Amino acid sequence: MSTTVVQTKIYDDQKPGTSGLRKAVKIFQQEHYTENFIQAILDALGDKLQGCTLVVGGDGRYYCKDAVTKIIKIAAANGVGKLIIGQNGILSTPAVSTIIRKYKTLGGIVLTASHNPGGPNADFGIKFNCENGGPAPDKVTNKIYDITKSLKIYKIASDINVDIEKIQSNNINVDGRTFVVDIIDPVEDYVILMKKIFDFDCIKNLLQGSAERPKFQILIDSLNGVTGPYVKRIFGTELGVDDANLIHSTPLEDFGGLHPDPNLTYAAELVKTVRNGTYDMGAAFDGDGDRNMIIGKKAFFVNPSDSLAVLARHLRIIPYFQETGIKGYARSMPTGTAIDRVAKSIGAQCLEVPTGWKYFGNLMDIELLSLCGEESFGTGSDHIREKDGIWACLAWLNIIAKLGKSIDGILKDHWMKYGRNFYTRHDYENCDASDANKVMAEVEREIQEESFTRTKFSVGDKHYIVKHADNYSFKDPVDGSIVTNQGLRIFFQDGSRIIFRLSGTGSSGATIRLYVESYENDSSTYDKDAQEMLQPLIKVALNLSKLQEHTGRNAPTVIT
Ligand code: VG1
Ligand code: CO
Repeated sequence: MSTTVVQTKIYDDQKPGTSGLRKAVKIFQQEHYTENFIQAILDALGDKLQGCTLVVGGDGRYYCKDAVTKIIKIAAANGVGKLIIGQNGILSTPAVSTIIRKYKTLGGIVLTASHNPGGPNADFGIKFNCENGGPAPDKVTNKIYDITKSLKIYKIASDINVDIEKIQSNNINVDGRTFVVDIIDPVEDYVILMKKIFDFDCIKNLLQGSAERPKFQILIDSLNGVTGPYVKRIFGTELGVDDANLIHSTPLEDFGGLHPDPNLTYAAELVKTVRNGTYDMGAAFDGDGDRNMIIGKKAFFVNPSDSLAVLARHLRIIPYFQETGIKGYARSMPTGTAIDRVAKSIGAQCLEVPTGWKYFGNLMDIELLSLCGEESFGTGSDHIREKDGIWACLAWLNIIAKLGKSIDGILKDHWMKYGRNFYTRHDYENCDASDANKVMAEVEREIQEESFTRTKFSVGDKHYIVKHADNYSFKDPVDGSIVTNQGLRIFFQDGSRIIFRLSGTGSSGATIRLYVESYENDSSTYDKDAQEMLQPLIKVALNLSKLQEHTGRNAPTVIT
């Protein structure tokens, strides 16, 4: 095989967002577009590129296979030594992280637009993960972006054809060098890791039931995303759950038309079925398998921020943490602060980072944290450097099995001990970008007024006095890097918060996220609906930002 050098043209829109480069498939299909970005990733590896090993895989969505083929050819031409690729190009995001760490590769390329819909008229994405297994930090993604802006050529070995359906090792001669492509079982390494972390026997007993105790019934919805094969192997083969309880578990290029986002809106079928009371637990995962939603009997919703707090409290039940101890916790800034209360009560540290998993990695690498999460249905630990949907589901099951309580029972106990943080996120998706900027500018202008602190907002008989407000920025304690503009925050004297942020994962227009949180320790409120409890604060946020006026929207598109 020989390599050729292709003169390319520059695209100036390849700036990675919160989690890689995400765009419509049609954009990636433009001439040289995908090739350019792959070449830029490889160029950014600098001296380490020659002879290195990289992992490649994705969530199976439309265009994944085309992208894998291109990566093989471009990696070969650029002197990469070896690629480890999931069979059929399938690897969940947590599996990529697992494999990078296990085989100590230089990094990996993840092909996914996560929870965005898939298909020829939907979205695709490419993300680079570094040698710690985590998403590339800003300094790396900025470097990749800089390279794309002046890229003149890419190198490609166009004649290479590897059968990615067949598990085998391929040795290919490229310009006199050996280039290796290993096609591997996408599930194996991940399953081995999960079995090391959790008490599978205990979970199996729970799920199988016994003479004294009926089966704990679960229903798992993979939303036709990448987790299907992982779920079948772990919950089916290893834990003996009936196939009928594992739904939508074949990865499809268009997710069968589903929106693979595990929340009450998009996992509607799961919620509807679990609501009938037959199941003790329901779980859903997103397209690339890093997000999770957990619901209890009759579809009792576990808010992700509460889920994180409950896991934090009971973490020592899980064998892995008995071994490693609890090093600390972390959450993204907009994530509900229920976990902070747990941390305080056990004398552990709870750190705060900007939105996006890339900010947790450095903290894990210096052993500052064991468990972390985001309000956006992301939960994970230092077993890898990505959030991990199946891990979260197994963690819940391990805890349920040991405590012998129902999901709503565990939550209610939690609130009795710590009080309840009511939490919601309202998304205004696909707004006109300039309208969204007006909303942010409006809030920024308000909060920067000197008189803003101590301003009193009243809605009915509820009164909120501003304690302080800012535009969130973060300094990484490890490398000292600073990121600014990470969300506009308003804190009130009673501990409530309102946060405005613009999404960094959309593929068109702008999405405004409004995060609202309040705290109650009056147990008569604990069963109330979060939307009802937070209504006055939401009104404050809408008035202050003039959101409806600027965007013409009178309701959010998604509420979680
Ligand atoms: C969203 C979430 C964020 C998450 C990111 C990637 O980002 O809010 O918490 O880390 O998606 O998740 P944004 O910028 O749109 O708010 V995934 O599962 O889409 O890789
Ligand atoms: Co995801």
